[in-house]
Amino acid sequence: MTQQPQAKYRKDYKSPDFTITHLDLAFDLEASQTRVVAKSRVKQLTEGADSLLLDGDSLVLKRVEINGSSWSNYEETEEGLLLSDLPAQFELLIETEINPEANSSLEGLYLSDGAYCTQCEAEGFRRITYYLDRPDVLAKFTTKITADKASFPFLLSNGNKIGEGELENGRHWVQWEDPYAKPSYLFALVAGDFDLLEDTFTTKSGREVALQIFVDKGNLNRAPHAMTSLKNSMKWDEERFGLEYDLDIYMIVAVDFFNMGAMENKGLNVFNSKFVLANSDTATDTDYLGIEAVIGHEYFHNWTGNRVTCRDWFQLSLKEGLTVFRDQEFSSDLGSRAVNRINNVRIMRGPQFAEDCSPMAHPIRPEKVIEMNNFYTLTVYEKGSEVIRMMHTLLGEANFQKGMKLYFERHDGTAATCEDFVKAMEDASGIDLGQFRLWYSQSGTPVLDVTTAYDASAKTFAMTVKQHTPATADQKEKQPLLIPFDIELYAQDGSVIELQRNGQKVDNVLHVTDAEQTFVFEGVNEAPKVSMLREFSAPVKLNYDYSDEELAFLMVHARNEFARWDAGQMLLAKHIKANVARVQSGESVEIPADVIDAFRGVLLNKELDVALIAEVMTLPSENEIGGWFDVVDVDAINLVRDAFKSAFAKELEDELSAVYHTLAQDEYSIDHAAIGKRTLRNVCLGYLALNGQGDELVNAHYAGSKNMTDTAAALGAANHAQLPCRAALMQSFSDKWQHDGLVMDKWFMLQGCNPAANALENVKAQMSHPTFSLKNPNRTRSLIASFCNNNPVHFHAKDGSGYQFLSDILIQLNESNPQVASRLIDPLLKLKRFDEQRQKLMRAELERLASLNNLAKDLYEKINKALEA
Ligand code: 7MK
Ligand code: ZN
Repeated sequence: MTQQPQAKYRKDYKSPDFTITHLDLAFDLEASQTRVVAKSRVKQLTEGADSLLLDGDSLVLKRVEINGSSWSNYEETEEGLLLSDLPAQFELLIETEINPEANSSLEGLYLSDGAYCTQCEAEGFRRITYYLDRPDVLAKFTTKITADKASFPFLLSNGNKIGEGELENGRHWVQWEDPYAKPSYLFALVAGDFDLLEDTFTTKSGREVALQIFVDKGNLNRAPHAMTSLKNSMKWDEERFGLEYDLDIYMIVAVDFFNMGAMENKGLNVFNSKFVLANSDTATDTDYLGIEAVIGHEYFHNWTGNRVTCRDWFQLSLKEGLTVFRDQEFSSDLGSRAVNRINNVRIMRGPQFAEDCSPMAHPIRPEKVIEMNNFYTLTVYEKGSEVIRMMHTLLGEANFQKGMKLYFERHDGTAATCEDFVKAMEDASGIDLGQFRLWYSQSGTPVLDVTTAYDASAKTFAMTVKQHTPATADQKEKQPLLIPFDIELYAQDGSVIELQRNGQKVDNVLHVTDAEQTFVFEGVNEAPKVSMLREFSAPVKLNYDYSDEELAFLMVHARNEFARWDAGQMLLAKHIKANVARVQSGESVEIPADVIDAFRGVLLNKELDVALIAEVMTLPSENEIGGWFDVVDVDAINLVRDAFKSAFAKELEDELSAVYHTLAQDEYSIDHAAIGKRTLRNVCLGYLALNGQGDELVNAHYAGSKNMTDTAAALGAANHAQLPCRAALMQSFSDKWQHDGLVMDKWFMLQGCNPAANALENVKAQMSHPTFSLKNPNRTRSLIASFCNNNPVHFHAKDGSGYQFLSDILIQLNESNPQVASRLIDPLLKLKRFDEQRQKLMRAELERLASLNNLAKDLYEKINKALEA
């Protein structure tokens, strides 16, 4: 590294001295020498300014002209191109040469299996040409693409096609025009040969929009679900948010090499093929639902992200938190609201809470950034969505929609801030969000400690709520937040006790605002059972000393499905925690019969949605359990969790078996009822695999499977239970699918999570599998990241072999793809959560990485924080 990477601070935001209003791009595509001619219309914003620094990275400069004449008043610097002696308004021409073939970082313009594609968010456009690569510079783009016609019949960019033609030497060109001004991060270019699925959508105002999905040749039969999801998204955004699509064409391209899930480039989304391609032979139900969510997410960005974009990258949650909230609502309106909420809450309580107590802790609107790619985090996205959801809870749907309307009235076509959004919500609803704003600037997970007291003579029930937020790596002092705290009281017969304070009927959502507060409810005729933090009404940890009997009661009587599930989780948490302590002091695992019985009751309840039963019967992950302790004991946690699984399997064998057999389906369909049945049946399979007949049952499940959901469930059960059939089933799957990386990702993932003693040796061996490649981020994640994140016993092996394995891989990825490296390193940053011996080993690997002389900014920022802490 030539110099230490520099941090940028939110407080230092300054609008640019010049802006660019129009950009005409021309690409001459060649694998190793692509020419880019960029003509910009530049306008001075700050009077007297006469120099301009354009961002640039890995570019070869060929030509600079201003107003049609060659210009020599420039300097190439570390960060880009510094132009000087500039007039107030001018036309700038810059010609650069880039090398897509050598671009393994998958940022900027690169080749994915022979097709050109781009990824520009956050700061990838500077790898294409010198530019004001910041989201508050909005320009109207035209893009002309020239390439060999036989290899690249499709030449795509943002907006509408405005011209095309043939050239000599077998080349052709196409020109595109995007009528909406946009920041550079929303630019996209794709060139390749694809199969094309086409459809149309008629908007509520009667305009017909052409819909096109481009997939690798031969994959057309895996594109229909993405198309259905797109049409559902367009319709839902009209119905729920009143938002209509604004161009005549919407294109989606699926590529195999992609660092993230997908990208919302205006009119031309680029997707990781994982979030487009699905049919029942190749994709699981989870894949189908993931596609629906991501297609929705990128589509919803057209308004929340593109029409209104971000002023600077510190405001990322403005578009991401809001768009995640929108995609969660979309999935909840189309499917099961409870199941969606449960899965989102699992992400919050597991990985997001873990991020909050890691060296990377940050508020949803970060204050300080070295590498922006490091801030596409669970905190910005998922907690960001929870913050929007809390506003929705506080305002209600009608006021929230008024706020959205006002937000678009004020900010359409501009680059806005998180403050602009909150202000619109506040102004539209008349509700004071003063204290609420702290959620944007304060990091960490607040903790609520609740105690209650029932006064039989006064017939009052008092709830005392204390809140505190533990210090985080980035921020020591914390203040009380406004926490919407949704509760309900029940009488012993299960009836709801109306909430009444100071003689008034009150809402279920209490406003917790102080460090300590007591809420007294009147007219409570018996000691009530309390359901708290219903719907996870705020992203906080809740401590309340529930008895088993109270939790078992809530599992049956709570009025909403989420609260029932949550009561089950609390019951499990209580006993898992207690047993981890028992195991640590040399005692055996003990699970009271009343705990098992509570779950038996759920399993046998004919009234409940089967999809909800499946969630109730699913234990919290090892990672989530780890989050409950100051020092994570991976071995004890693994032992206790397995003991719970085995106990459920044994004690509930008859019930599980009955449910398993009644839920068999003859036909495959992807409607939610069918998904629910498969999910519960496969949860049962996972337990039954642990019993005496497990091998036979799983073998038969695999053999009889007619879809990937059941096939993957059989493999997963065989893997987890280490059944005798495991090896043969894994071999059979690999023989069948080794030509298909996306399908093999499921197999690699199981290799990563293999509980066998030789898991690490086996993972290393699978890196030579013909389908594996470290160059492909999906393969890397499925094998390597699954080992490091979801196989804690082996990743955290006491001899440090897991840590060393990860850092060996990071050394390679640091050069080829720093962004993927930087996501992969996360488990190593959490060293402080482990015992001293492990900490020492993890620290040694971090130090080894820190000493690399070509350490990328991405890893530099994270490693530095981890070693500083
Ligand atoms: C989701 C940015 C893109 C992490 C999660 C996504 C990214 C990173 C998809 C890439 C997105 N704007 O739409 O948010
Ligand atoms: Zn997004």
